[in-house]
Amino acid sequence: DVAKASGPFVPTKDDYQKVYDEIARLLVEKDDYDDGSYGPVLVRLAWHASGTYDKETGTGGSNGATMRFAPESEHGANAGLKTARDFLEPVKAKFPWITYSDLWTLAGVTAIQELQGPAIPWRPGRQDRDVSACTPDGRLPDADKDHKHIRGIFGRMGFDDREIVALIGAHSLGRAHADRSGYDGPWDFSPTVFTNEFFRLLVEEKWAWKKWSGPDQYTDKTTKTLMMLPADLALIKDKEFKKHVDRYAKDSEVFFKEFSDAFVKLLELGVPFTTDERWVLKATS
Ligand code: DDH
Repeated sequence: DVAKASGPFVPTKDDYQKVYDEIARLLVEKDDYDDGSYGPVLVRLAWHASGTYDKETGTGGSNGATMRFAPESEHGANAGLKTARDFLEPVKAKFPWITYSDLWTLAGVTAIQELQGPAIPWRPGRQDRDVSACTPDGRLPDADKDHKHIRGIFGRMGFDDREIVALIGAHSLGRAHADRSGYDGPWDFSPTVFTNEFFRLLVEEKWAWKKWSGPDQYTDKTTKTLMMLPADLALIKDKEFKKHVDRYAKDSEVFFKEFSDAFVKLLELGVPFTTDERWVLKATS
């Protein structure tokens, strides 16, 4: 069919599944990083690409992938995310038809699913934009702040208390790096498996200030190997947040469901989609 072959390439669900599979393959192949997976830093890339959304002006969000450019790439909150962007370059080279904004969000979805998290329905349609669409610094949350700051930042994106707490449960994955944020250490004992452990440890462990020369952070009294940010502890200091922490600590299924819903919403903030259909791409195991 010559006419069809010469027309514009319209990727199907199968084509996006191929991209998913390639990211999943690279996650296994490149296991010599951090705790054995690039997955957590891919999740953080998807979050920081999306979490710049401002509902009043409609600016920011995952549409555009403007973190490719300075000044956004140089914002303090994005320190270390070049690692994630570089990890995805070979995928972009192999599937040049996918936009960076679809690729980064799809990579976050892939990482969560491959690290045994919930299914995350995803849809394509984001367009890359140029440097003029970069967002101003200060739209992402600060780790040394309290419940008011957290509500302010996430309220600007349109999230309520329940969604905020669910989203921060992503701290079940990965770690802080002294050379990126200044903070140091993982939140739980399985940083490459998506679980509700972040919430269970928040309520069951005792947390004390870590004695060190770095920024103020908490450490668990039992092993002194884990960490919590001041902004994490805000989730149990605030009564309304704590209700949801308790629910998620008790019931992993409820957490998985509510996290998935909130993460889908996060990745779609401000995106002018032309299709309603979302796909759950198949996990490899
Ligand atoms: Fe986070 N996060 N995050 N976070 N985050 C860090 C790492 C990771 C805050 C601060 C930090 C979310 C919310 C908040 C992930 C996902 C998500 C680090 C350490 C800091 C600091 C960075 C480094 O040194 O490498 C603060 C503050 C908040 C807040 O909301 C108040 C949300 C909503 C998500 C999400 O994905 C939905 C992940 C994953 C990591 C681990 C990255 C890695 O390299 O490992």
